Amino acid sequence: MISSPLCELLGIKYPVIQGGMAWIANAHLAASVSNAGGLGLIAAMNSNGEQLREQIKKAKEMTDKIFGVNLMLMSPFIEEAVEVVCEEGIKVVTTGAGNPSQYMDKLKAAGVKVIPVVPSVSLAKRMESLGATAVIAEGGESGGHVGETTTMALVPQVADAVSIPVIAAGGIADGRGMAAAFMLGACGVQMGTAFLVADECDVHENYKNKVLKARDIDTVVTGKSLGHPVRSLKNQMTREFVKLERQSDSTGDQLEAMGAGALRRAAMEGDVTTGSVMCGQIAGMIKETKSCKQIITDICDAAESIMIGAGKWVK
Ligand code: TUI
Repeated sequence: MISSPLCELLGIKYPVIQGGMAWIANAHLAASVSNAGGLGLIAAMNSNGEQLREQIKKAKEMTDKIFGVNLMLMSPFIEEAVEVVCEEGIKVVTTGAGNPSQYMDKLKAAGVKVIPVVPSVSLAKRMESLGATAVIAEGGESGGHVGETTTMALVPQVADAVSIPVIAAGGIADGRGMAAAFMLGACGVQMGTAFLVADECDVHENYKNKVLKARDIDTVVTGKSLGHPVRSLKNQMTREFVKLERQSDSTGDQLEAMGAGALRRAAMEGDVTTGSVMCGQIAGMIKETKSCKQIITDICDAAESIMIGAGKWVK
């Protein structure tokens, strides 16, 4: 059986963390992943304190296992979200889309384990020095808000630079990816795209179908000119966004207006034409829906066989 220090650290059976996908990672998905033996996460995204508290209470009713909250640092309600996490006795948070330095002391004082998503070695080192429990080194293959460096290049460099556990993310959705993550120095994986099509994921059917039909070359990164590059599936929305980004006279406000609400439109309303269908480059490999339990056990079983068989490469 696949096991690693991350399992003891978090009190989970399998070293698998679910991505904190905005508008998608709700109490139902988080509780289902945690019940399946991984670490489920509720995405705080742009929720206010009371909306987040409601999701946390729901998840507590659906699982007696540990689950966490993903704090999206660009949220206008980030202060409230941090407060609610501490009040509700959440044991672990991941953070994304920014630097969580200013919230570390408060979270740690409340006994929360903080696991920041980092796109670079420098941020990983800074997070370690501020007392992060672990870091998630997320490569640019991921969906949503992305950094520049690939998983293959980022994970070993982060693993060399810090002494805390490193979790790999970006482009991982099967046993080969998980085995590779361990070889690169990670002690666990975070997966978003793989859980998008889980039976227990409440994202709109149209979104799931677009992911299931995606090919390897079907994602694109937009928003670099705004300072928050986002990877999503190519569609009418991304084509218009790219066109506008290329026009020298387009303003940041115009682009922001186009992006605002686009993820909600796709994930909740199923508008996969003018909405933003965020997902990672590994979408091309995802061809069937499964339960969270099946997703986790399939990847761990396959990684186990690959790692046991890896001696065949050594003479
Ligand atoms: O956060 C994510 N993925 C996300 S957040 C999100 S919501 C959103 N929607 C529209 C526009 C923008 C965001 C959708 N997907 N992944 C984790 C992640 N964090 N990837 C990259 C980073 C990151 C980037 C810069 C973390 C820290 C960072 O630090 C910059 C600094 O200030 O040092």
